[in-house]
Amino acid sequence: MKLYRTTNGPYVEHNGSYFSVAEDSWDALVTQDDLHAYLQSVVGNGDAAAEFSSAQILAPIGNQEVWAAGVTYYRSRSARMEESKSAGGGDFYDRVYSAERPELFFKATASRVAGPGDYVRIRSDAKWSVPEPELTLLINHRGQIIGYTVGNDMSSRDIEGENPLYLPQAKVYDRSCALGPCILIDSEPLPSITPIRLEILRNGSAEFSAVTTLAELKRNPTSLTEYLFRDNHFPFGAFLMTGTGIVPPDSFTLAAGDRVRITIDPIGTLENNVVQGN
Ligand code: DO4
Ligand code: MG
Repeated sequence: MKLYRTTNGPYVEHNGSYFSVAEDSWDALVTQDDLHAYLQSVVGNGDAAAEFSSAQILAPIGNQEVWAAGVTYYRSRSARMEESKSAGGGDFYDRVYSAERPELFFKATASRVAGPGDYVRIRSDAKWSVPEPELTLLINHRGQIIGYTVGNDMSSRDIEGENPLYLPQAKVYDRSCALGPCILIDSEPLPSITPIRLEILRNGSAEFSAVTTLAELKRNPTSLTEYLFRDNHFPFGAFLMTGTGIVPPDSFTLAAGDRVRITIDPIGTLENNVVQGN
């Protein structure tokens, strides 16, 4: 089942039919005792809704904070070591890749998040930027993973590479994060063969594309969740981006006008156009 947040309220999709969900508070939905069972009852009792097609799909977020894990794929470790070599930061990334404690950082509040079709931003003072395609967990207030969405952790590599302490500026700014198009409601882990695809289109043609799979993710989503919820309460639940396994070559930077397309098959495709500055 897939849960959408739209301008007409939430909808659940099942076998190609869409059902309107009576509860229109997203926070109340996410904190349901058993969201999966509740949505099954909506599908069982409801009439498929024709008006879904007229609704605009919004980012699937209410008052949840967005957090992110870093250096959870070997490719991310190597790229980070390279970009921060002259700042003496390379060793940190190698160490965090193999440490027991993961790197977790605050990424966004809802107001900084772009939904499907919205634009994402490159910082006005950045010269080297990339999208990061990431499986993103939806975790309820009890610390249970209840679903999955597609995430884009927009990042300024020049700012991050200049000094690791600049990470919050490289990562957290308006429209630095995109989520959507829906939440795949499933508490079971996704299969390790699940592909994560990134395509960057420039003037309509592919400028960069790559694919990784969840088999390359070094950390277990349950363990990342456990670290996030240690001594930390999330009354409305939280999103946790699980890190990127795709980093374009160092010669590549995103440009205004690019289109970023990220696909994780069981969930869907998240597409956003890029702007720089306002
Ligand atoms: O440590 C810097 C950020 C890493 C990150 O965002 C990632 O690996 O996805
Ligand atoms: Mg990332």
